[in-house]
Amino acid sequence: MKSNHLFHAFLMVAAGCALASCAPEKPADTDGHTLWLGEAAAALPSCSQTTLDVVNANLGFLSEKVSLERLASFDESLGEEGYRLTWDKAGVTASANTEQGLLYASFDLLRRQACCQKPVVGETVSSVPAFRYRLLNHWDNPNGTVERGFAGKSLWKWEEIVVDDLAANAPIYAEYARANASIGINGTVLNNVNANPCMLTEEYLIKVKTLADIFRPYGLKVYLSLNFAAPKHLAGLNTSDPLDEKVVEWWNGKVAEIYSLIPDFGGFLVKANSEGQSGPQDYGRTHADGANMLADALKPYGGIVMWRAFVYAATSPDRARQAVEEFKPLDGQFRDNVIIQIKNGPIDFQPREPFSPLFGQLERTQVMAEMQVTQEYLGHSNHLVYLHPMWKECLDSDTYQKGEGSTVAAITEGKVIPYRYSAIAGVANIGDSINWCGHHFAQANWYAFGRMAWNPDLSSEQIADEWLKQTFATTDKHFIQPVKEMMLSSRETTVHYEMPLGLHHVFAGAGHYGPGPWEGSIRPDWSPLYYHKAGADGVGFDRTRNGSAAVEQYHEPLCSMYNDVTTCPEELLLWFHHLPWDYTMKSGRTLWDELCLTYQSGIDAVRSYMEVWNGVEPYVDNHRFQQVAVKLERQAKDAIWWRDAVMRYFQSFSGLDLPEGCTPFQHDLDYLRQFRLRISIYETPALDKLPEYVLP
Ligand code: GCV
Repeated sequence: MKSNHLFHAFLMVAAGCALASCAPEKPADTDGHTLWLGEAAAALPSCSQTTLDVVNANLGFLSEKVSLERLASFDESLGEEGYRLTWDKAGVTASANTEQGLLYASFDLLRRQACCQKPVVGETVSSVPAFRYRLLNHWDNPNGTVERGFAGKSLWKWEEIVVDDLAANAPIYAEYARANASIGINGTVLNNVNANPCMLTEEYLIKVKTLADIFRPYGLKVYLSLNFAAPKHLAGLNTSDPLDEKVVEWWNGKVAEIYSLIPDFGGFLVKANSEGQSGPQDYGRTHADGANMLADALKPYGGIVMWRAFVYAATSPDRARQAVEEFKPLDGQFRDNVIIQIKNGPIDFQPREPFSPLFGQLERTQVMAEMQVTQEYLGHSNHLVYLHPMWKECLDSDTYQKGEGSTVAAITEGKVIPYRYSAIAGVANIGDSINWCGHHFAQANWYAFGRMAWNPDLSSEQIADEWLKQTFATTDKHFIQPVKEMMLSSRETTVHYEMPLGLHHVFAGAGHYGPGPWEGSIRPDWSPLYYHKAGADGVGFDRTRNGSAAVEQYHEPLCSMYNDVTTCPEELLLWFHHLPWDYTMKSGRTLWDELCLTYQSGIDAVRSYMEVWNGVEPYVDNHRFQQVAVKLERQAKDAIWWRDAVMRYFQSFSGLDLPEGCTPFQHDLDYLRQFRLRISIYETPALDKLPEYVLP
């Protein structure tokens, strides 16, 4: 059986590496379950295997001869997880300090083979991860729902996680771990940050241990989100005050229990005093008091606390300012095994935000970035959006905290202020859907997050290139080039058709899919009206020194640059400025015209993606081709829907018409307002439940 797989894999690679110029043979249908690993995904060792077994299974798929070398004396330059590859006439030698290093080396070799990278005899390559903790955050609930999950139900079937030989009975868990290992992810937070206290009960901890045992050979550690009020919920205490002795004792006992089951447990992720979650402020204590209590309990075992900075009160005139206001006064008060986990932008995973100013404001506190892999605000699993350019934009942003070069990447890697721990997190887009992520191209975002966490210097292009070659088992430039270009432009396209020029949070309802610029909400800061502030006088949120003064949370030269309307980058214009409809843009057009035409460019771009995809049909199996084609058509319709809704609504203030170059509105405001998209935070809308649009 195994040799069959091997032979097949070899043929696939050989076929893929031949530079086809004539029409390719139509690939066989696939459901996409094997991800970027292709046939090598079949190499799952059965349960209770070691890391070396996984490595050897990988080597079985390589056509070159590989020698493994576990270094006798610790090589500091490679650390715990790095590796070195050296090619000579006999083959390649993979060297590392640890088995985990060899694991990553073996996946590197698989990647090179699938991408047809020719080894050079005499060449040596070393690779070391930039971040020590590279984590997925699952927002999965014990009842099987996934908050902002658009790929089916949770992967974790808690009711089934009881048997010892689970890996054999449910290989999906090992497949998941293997996929993560292949891209260097070394930790997973299993449950939602809106945490159900039951996750800390003995019943669930035993299940968590079962998963941890399956994941271990793949170098993947488990972490849990916790509910800060757990002592009240689970132990019947009358408080969860972090300075209360009984509460401290309860957490110490709970942590000891966890480590007795899972000796390499990673630690806790905490959402406290945010969106209704309990936290130390319920007892008049600070975030530092809460985080430190947990950090002290974890410290003897080497665990960490990731304490989220996503906090905002309903009453604030500007939600974008709040994380800095809450956390800056606490700088220096956190234990050294606490990391403040900060979303890339100051609001909430919008298609474009400036970087969160908190990254540059803490001098004596470790910080990490939280990116969203799941497409909560970018078309769920209906839209093709490659997210790496968005994350890289944040990581490459210069905060100027210690002068030029203090990028978000450099800060979180610990290069600006030396940290003990460096980390990065991505909110997972994985569910029990057969292709894991709902949209075949959403797999690229899982892949890209892992590759970026290992090496934030990799370009979006390189990652897309690797992913395409592996996932579609071809290196044919007639496929790779156009599809890669489509991927690379897709994030900017989405910004254009959803919220261009710095607009943000213009979503209908709590489902965060379609447009609803007219909507109010029970909380002002959950309503589009709060964010776009459109009126007869213009549009945009004034965050200048004359407005909410959020610009002042950025170091110079950014503060002045954002503050001045003539130097503020136009892609962030309405994030920082409220401007009249006839404001003159750099192009010489009015703001109104520029908005309309930018929306139009988004519409046109998705329309062109449909053509790109049709053009590569011979290179893609029918199954994946059709599924992507259907979704691209919906994406193109959604792009027009966004433009119609937002610009029709703005038109009620501006009184202006669409300029030349725009396709006409298809629906009026009455229809669009009546169309109600009632979806919950757990679902993506069915394609046929969305408004009717005719493609131009
Ligand atoms: C897990 C946003 C999302 C919520 C999410 C929250 C968070 O508000 O809409 O679903 O809750 O962010 O990151 O905590």
